[in-house]
Amino acid sequence: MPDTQRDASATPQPIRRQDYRPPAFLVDTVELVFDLDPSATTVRARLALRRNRAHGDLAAPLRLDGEGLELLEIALDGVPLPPNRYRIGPDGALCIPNAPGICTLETRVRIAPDRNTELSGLYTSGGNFYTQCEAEGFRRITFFPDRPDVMARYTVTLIADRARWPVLLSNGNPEGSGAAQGGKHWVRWVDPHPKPSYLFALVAGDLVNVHDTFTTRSGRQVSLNIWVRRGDEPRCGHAMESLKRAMRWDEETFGLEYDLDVFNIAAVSDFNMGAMENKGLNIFNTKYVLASPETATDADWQGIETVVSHEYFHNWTGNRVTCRDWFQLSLKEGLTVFRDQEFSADQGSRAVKRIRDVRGLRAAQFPEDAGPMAHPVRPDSYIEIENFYTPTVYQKGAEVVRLIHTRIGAAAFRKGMDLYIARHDNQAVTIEEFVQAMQDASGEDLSAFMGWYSQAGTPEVTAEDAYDPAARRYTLTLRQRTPPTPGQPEKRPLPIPVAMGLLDPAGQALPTRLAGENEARAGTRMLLLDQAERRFVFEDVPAPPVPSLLRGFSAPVRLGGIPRERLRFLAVHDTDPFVRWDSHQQYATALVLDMVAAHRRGEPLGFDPALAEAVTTTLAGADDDPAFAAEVLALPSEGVIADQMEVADPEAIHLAREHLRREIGRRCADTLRAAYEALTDTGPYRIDGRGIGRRALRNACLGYLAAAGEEGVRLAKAQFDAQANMTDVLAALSLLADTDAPAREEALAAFHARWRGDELVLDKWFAIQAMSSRPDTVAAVRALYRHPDFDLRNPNRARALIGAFASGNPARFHDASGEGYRFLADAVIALDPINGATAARLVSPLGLWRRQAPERAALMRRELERILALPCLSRGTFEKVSKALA
Ligand code: B3K
Ligand code: ZN
Repeated sequence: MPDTQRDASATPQPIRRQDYRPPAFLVDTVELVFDLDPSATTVRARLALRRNRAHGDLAAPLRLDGEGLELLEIALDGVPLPPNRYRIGPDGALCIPNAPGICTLETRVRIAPDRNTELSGLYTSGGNFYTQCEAEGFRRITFFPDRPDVMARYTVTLIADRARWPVLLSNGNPEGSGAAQGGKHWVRWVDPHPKPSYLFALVAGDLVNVHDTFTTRSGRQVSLNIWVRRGDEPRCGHAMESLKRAMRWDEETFGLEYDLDVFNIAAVSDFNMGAMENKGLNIFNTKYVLASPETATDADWQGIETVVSHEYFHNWTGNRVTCRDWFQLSLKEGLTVFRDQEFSADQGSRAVKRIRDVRGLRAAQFPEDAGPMAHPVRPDSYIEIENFYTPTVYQKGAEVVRLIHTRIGAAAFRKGMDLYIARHDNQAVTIEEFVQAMQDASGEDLSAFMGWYSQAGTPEVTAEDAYDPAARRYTLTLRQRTPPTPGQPEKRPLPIPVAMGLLDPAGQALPTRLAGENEARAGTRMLLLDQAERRFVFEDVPAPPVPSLLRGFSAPVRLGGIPRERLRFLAVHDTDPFVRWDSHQQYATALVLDMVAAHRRGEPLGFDPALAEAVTTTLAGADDDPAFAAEVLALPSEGVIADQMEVADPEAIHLAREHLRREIGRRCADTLRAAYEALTDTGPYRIDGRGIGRRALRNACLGYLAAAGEEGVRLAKAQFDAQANMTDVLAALSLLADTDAPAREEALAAFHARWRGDELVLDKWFAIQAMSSRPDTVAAVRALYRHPDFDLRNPNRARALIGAFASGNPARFHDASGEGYRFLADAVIALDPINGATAARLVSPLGLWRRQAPERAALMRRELERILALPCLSRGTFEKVSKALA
């Protein structure tokens, strides 16, 4: 039984935030010596320990976490410890009663990196060694108080065969190297900054580096290196450029400089998530490092910029100032996502970036907030912390930081960041400390904003208004309500900043004056909805206005109930690009929902010509900002539409949305074709905001044309055959994958033949087929699962097939036969003993059964019960499944 599998007899128990207690012992320094061998690595650790008064109980035993470690030697203060002086518990932890207040513990353990399929701790991939320690992987390397509030200084010596593993990396700066016996060599790394164990990293391999330098604004020369397999060097340019821009941006925006002589990034193909911010040695999924125009799409390109900058920004928000405990995860993640969002916004179109971020939040976080795993940005309890690296902690957490930013303004926010870092450098702190620094720097009372960290669920905001022509007075009433979530039946009102403006009937922005104010103000203003209901009275309003609400998505809420004619009006006239886009999306959503209702009544679906008009108007004005136009043309996804329904109807949603696409494609065929041709670039391939925007818009046009019929499909095949760049190839291939055309098989085969040797591109081949809307997709996915190129052990490949199908293809995942559910459960059952963290991530869609009609819900439950009945289940999968069934 793998170490992370629970004992069948013991039900995993939750850990609670309120049970936090400071550690009994602190560690000042750690010296580690690794003798690396794939099947038997030995790890020597020497810990300088000191009793921590803050713990309270000065007689508490010394307890060190451990998991799956084979203890070879143990000595306290230089004296070997007899077995009766220590205990290793059933959880693997080492316990030493009666340890002196100040002592040195030395241990030597043996581990088997090549058998570590969980990819947590030290593992091998392609014959090289890599680590992943966040959140609790360090305990799989050596005995240690593996919790973020124990910060220590590390010295690490790596010993390995020189020929097989010529490159040996760890955190900090290199401080020596030499030859060792038997063809081995050693390298020593010293990290001068105290850090929690989750930031430890090592890499050993036959790797090559792409090198560059960066001079910080105070003149420190930093050596930058990206370590990859031989042959991958030409694909590292974009990651390196992104890194240098992020380093400069953090200096300019937040005054934060890099603090070591080297910054290393190592790329690995087997990785549980995107990347990891280990101090001075970031480890990345190859997906977020390697890119060339032939192999990477524009979305991949943007993903690299996001992840490279995100991990770099952690150096201050996460590493120098870290989390006291894992409940505070959003302290580093929400803040760092906010920082990477701002960085990317500054690189191109701020409005388009905001739209994409909100699209992501609605697609992933809103459903989570309405499902069985709903949790506050700062959770109160967890069974498996790996399950809480969620859209709520990350994306909603970033929205909450943005609320504070919006509330106090950019200048005060910057002062607040300065104060936060000055106060807490080299400390492990809580979210209160962050909010306190913002409050102290701004002088604003932010106590009510803490509610955003403690209350789960997405607030629903509605507006009602009235105009009094005689008094020229306009009254806007805003209300909020948050639906109950598991464990939180009662909800309180939260402070919701509503950025807004008024438009006159001709679509002109009106200056606004609230009752009690002396002067009218032009532009957007902020209303604070901090009660269940608030009325705002505007004076001197010449005619009945149209309110534009939640400009820039000023709070992570659902704004509903806006009448259709107002949505149409705002989509054309509002000054705020976000509201223009969102009004269009909400209008389209309402139409699809109408069609779903008509379909259920057995009536024709119909079509609203206003939508075709909007497409034509958007294309006519698209040249100013093609990326924005592409966002407007992209219909809300099936998942986002389903999220608007109490009880979803995936089949009807798919039917209705396809009908809409087809009708737009038919009615606007000439315009779409003309736009498609005009957007065909003949010049050099450019990856900048405009180039990306033009390709996105062109592919949006192609999508409608392909939905309309054969001519579009021919265009898609021609685009595929042209092989201009991966964005265009993939856009065309995904359209072909939905069809029955002979071109489909031809294109899929050609793609496979060309890219079978490239893991990252082959992932796309799997994902495209998994997301096909064809009715036989479940069977196709089962067949792909048995394909020789499928490898369940590789998380990217598992996500590309299983994840893309279950999360990215609602119509086929929810096939009425229940076959989609059965496939997912089978895959999760097979994967759980190999990699519990990845299995637990993939199982999520099954948990959302409450949003489906009874027959589907019963089929989903049956699969969840089948998983839960297994004798051994990882803690993570157990938590997800048991909460889904609760
Ligand atoms: N901090 C890591 C995520 C760790 C996930 C734990 N298995 C990457 C990031 O958020 O930057
Ligand atoms: Zn992060």
